[in-house]
Amino acid sequence: MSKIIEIAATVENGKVKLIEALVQEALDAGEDPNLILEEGMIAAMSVIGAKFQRNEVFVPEMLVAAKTMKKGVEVLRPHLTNDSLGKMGKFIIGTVAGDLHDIGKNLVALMIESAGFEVIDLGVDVPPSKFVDALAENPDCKLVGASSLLTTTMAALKDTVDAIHAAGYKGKVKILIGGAPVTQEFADEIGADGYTPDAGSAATKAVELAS
Ligand code: B1M
Repeated sequence: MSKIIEIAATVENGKVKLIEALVQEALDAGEDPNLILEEGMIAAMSVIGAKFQRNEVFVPEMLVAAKTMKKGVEVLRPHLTNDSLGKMGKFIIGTVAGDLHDIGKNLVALMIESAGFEVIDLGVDVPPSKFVDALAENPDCKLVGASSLLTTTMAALKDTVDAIHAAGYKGKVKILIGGAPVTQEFADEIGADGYTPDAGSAATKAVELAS
């Protein structure tokens, strides 16, 4: 079995204790860190999501798969980032109110950090007021990212954009949104400045919005 297939199976089956050594072995064997991430771990989370939808796995299995992926990403982290930290400015990011999903948001944060931004991560279940407070505390920050994984929390993306605009940052701070149910159309509808479907393109878009 290839190392990447083994990593996907390990995430899918939530074998938390095995993942770190396995990712390290794959790196030592010369596997591309981006392939380990995309074809190993992200692919495994999609399989888990599909199984959840078919009632073949439940929340505990999703949780343990998420925990396994997080541990694996920590081993990959130094291989995905570079040392130009902060030269592009600050980037405030969070998962919106009511939403606890953070794997995608963390990957976006990691890629944006590797593009040279200093990332201020507000975590999950972040109310609009907390995004606004973070901007007030970081007046030099010109970019905010908000993530939503549930159709039910997409409205919180709109509330976040509205609150940032109402606080006087419209045109001064750019807002990037994303997450599985989000689309470019939705971003346009709520007045966000950018949308991207994945972490890699989020980093490219952040650089574009910052220039
Ligand atoms: Co949840 N969950 N979950 N879950 N979960 C989904 C999202 C779901 C699609 C599963 C399914 O039914 N197939 C479904 C949502 C359905 C819907 O709304 N349409 C769902 C549900 C229903 C729920 C609960 C309601 C289940 C319940 O309790 N009955 C509940 C809600 C809790 C809450 O948030 N209030 C819930 C709970 C959980 C866990 C806590 C168990 C766990 C999360 C653990 C964690 O994150 N720490 C979990 C998980 C793991 C998933 C799935 C299986 C995997 C999510 C994931 O990490 N994907 C997910 C199914 C799926 O996605 N296929 C599912 C991998 C990750 C790399 O991808 O997050 O999409 P993603 O991020 C991508 C892009 O979207 C994009 O880039 C990322 C990297 O490429 N992106 C951005 C993300 N944010 C961005 C921001 C940007 C730009 C791009 O700019 C700022």
